[in-house]
Amino acid sequence: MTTRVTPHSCRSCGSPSLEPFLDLGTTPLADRLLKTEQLASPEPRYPLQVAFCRNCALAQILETVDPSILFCEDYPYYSSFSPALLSHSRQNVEDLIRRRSLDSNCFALELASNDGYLLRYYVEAGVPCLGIDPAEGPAQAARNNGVPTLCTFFTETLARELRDQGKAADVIHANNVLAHVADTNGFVKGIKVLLKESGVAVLEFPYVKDLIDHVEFDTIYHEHLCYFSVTSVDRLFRRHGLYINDVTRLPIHGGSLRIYAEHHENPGPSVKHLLEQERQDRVDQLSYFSDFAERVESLKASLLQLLHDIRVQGKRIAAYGAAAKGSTLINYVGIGKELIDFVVDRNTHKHGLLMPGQHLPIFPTEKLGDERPDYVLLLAWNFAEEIMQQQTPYRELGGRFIIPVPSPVIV
Ligand code: DWN
Repeated sequence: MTTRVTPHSCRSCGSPSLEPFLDLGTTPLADRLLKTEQLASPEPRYPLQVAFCRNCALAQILETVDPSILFCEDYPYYSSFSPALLSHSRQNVEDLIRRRSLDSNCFALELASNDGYLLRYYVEAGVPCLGIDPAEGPAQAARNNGVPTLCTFFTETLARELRDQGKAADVIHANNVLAHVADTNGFVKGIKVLLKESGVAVLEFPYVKDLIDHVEFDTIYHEHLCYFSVTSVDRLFRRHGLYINDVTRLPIHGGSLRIYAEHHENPGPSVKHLLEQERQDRVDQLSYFSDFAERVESLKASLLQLLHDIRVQGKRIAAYGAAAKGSTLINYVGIGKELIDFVVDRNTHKHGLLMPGQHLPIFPTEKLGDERPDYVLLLAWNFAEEIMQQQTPYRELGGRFIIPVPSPVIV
């Protein structure tokens, strides 16, 4: 079931001034990996159009797929399969424990806590914590790792219930979830309700400026409803009495923002600098987005040409990373079994399944050594350094990686 955002209503400010700037067609759900027996029934596909709000500068998709379909019990994404992400999360937690002098008298909360990949470091430090995540698989994995976790969606109502139970938080983490929630305003209101007066909310999400500047169109899929700039997230938060007082640009996931929001306005130099840079680069204007579709088409054509040229030479190509972004890439570009023999991934929950749309089979990464394809299309390009380091043996035997964005390159 999907509910279309009424043709003219922004997810953040409700404005009627939404201007579409990219149409990726109707696509299957990026994280809905298939079992073989599911091939017999039709694969649900939904429109994937991105629009810009002239009023609050938020980029967003127009379709809202029911979250219970997107984040169902067999949701396959487990954060802990990425050592780089674990290291990134540990640094984040250790920095906050130090900056905020967090101890056993404090309380840390994470919204969309997945498999406990971040809260595990609070547990190690003896800081009481609680995770909230609607996906049963990752939530159970978190509990198995000693991280208390509620398996449910975070809402303003739940926030009030938790606050009434004395669970107001000194720090609230929310990584790669703000862009995912259908009730964007309700989610932020919930943070406002549950954050202690002296607390800080720390959120990470992909940065729309990196997405546009580096043609990262494959990070657009139905789980990602919003694509934030500092300008648009600042307007969303201050509407609910929360203020972004610090912001850091991060390289993770192709370029992200980490914002620090508090109840009282006291913006630091990092916030003022990025807001001014966005104003100068016109990130708060439709014109900044207007040639993006053309650039995506150009990337699509050059990637297809490269893959075809390789196949015409009789060479074999596999793919690495059964990532959600990989689904958008292979389905929008049209990369099927005629080009790619198989996909490998470290996430054991994905083995034996098929990629959405193109139905490419997913195997353990050892298959690269067994089959030794000539090339590997890196669908999880955001982890390129880590993955190519890990695959040194394959590369030493002459294997080559193809990195698809910002423009296809063989390394
Ligand atoms: O917002 C989201 C982002 C943060 O994560 C979620 N909606 C879903 C997910 O998107 P994604 O699947 O595109 O994210 P990743 O983390 O880029 O996916 C990487 C894939 O690659 C995973 O399936 C794990 C796999 N992997 C691997 O096989 N070997 C990852 C690493 C680092 C590796 O060494």
